[in-house]
Amino acid sequence: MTLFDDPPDVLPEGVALFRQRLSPDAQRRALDTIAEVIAQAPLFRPQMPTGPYMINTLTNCGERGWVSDKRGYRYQETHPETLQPWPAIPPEVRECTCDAVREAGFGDFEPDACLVNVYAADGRLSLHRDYDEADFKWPIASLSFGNDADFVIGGLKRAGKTQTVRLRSGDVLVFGGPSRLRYHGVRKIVPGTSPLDHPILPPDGRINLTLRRAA
Ligand code: MD3
Ligand code: FE
Repeated sequence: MTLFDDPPDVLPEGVALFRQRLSPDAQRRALDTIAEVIAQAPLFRPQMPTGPYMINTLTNCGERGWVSDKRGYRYQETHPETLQPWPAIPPEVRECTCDAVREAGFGDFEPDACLVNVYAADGRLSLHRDYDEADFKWPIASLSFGNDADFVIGGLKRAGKTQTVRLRSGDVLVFGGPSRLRYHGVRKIVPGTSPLDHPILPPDGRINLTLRRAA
């Protein structure tokens, strides 16, 4: 009987959500590889050009990483504090992401940047667009780990209608085509919902990876 299942998510054109794409074992293995990334490239809290610090901490892997400071938002080839090159994107993370991107109909994805966003229990991400990348023909793909997050999808203008989608650990989300420049954000992390425990997950927190083509 399907009567009591969750209703399907109706998503805008260009958005593909692969629920439970990573098994709990695959999630654990992916976080093990991200633990090594964090050991090489420590988490930092970026300052926004307007002054305040971001709520979440982050780091990157890949040829380029996203950073922010008083000079602005940008991608750069080195960590802002250690000044070292970013570690490589772990091959298993890259492969499962590129498989989902292909299945979503966006062809061969060649990411050169992977942002690692670490949300504490009170983490959030205000409504924004990702437009620091050179060519918007490339989609962005995200992998979620830990507690559920209420993810908000808006329109192409900030004031547009929004819809909320609950992202769960193991979900893979692909954003491209006509949705690539939609506003989006994370309204809240839902306590007590993580199916997995891992040393790099903050208590009642969440980790999100976004793979991008920056240059
Ligand atoms: C829609 N991260 O890092 S992932 C970000 O859950 C970011 O941490 C959120 O937004 C998170 O910039 C959302 C899903 C996502 C990522 C990139 C997008 C959605 C997107 C780019 C364009 C439109
Ligand atoms: Fe974003």
